[in-house]
Amino acid sequence: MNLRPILSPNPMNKPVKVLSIGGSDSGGAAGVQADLRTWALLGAYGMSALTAVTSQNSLDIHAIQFMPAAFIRSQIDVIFDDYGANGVKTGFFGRAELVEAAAAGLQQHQPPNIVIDPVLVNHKGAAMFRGDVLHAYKTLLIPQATIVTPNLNEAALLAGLEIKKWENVQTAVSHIHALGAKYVLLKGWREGDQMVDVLFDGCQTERFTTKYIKTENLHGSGDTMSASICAFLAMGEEMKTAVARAVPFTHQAIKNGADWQLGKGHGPVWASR
Ligand code: PXL
Repeated sequence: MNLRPILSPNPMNKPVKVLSIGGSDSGGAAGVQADLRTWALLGAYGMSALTAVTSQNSLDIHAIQFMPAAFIRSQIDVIFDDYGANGVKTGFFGRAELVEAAAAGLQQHQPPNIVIDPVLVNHKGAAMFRGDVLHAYKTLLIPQATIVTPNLNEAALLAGLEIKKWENVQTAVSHIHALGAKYVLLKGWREGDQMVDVLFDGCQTERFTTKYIKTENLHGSGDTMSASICAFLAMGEEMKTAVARAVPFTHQAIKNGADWQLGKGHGPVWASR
């Protein structure tokens, strides 16, 4: 295996710096654990501002301890006051005041690449947020996004419509784009044995197609996709190239873990190079 960082445009071959604002998954599959694993693999220097600590395994989330909003803001501020970041990814918040704290931090520090993974529905289709969170996402976070990366269920919630046909996909991405994100990536539209991830820039729709993999082991797939996009953008890639690299990277991660039985429930994806 080639262990060199994939790409590093920084002087003196220093790694790019990326920050994950999201939750800890004690089971190690998703959240900040997946982001840091992805970034280490891609040769980026990963940092984290924890929004919550979840007590979960492959079967269920048992308990969540939310961080105080001011403490999230403190983690963000100290990182920017010292390291700075070439890219930021946001993940799980669960509470509106935590979205507000992160949005205010991003507004102040203005990092160059902001990837918003709107963690609203998990890989099993279960809701992961309280009602007022959706409003905070739409008004405070998505308007700052370089790219927002909803799955099908999250896109339906953000756009306020059902997504059953291809026309609905197109309407949904334009509704979400209108919230203020530069790009929208709607993940996981299925066409027969193909999975299509749809990138929309406000004008054009670009389709990224991979073969559908039949597996229950998808925990962390969304994090892996958005974290890899964040790293590629932070390294200086154009959006289309970043997505064109992140899609097969995530596909391979799903393939790697597809037959694993680490726990009794939904297993993780496993990124590799
Ligand atoms: O994969 C979305 C996600 C993000 N962050 C945390 C999670 C999950 C899904 O379970 O637990 C902390």
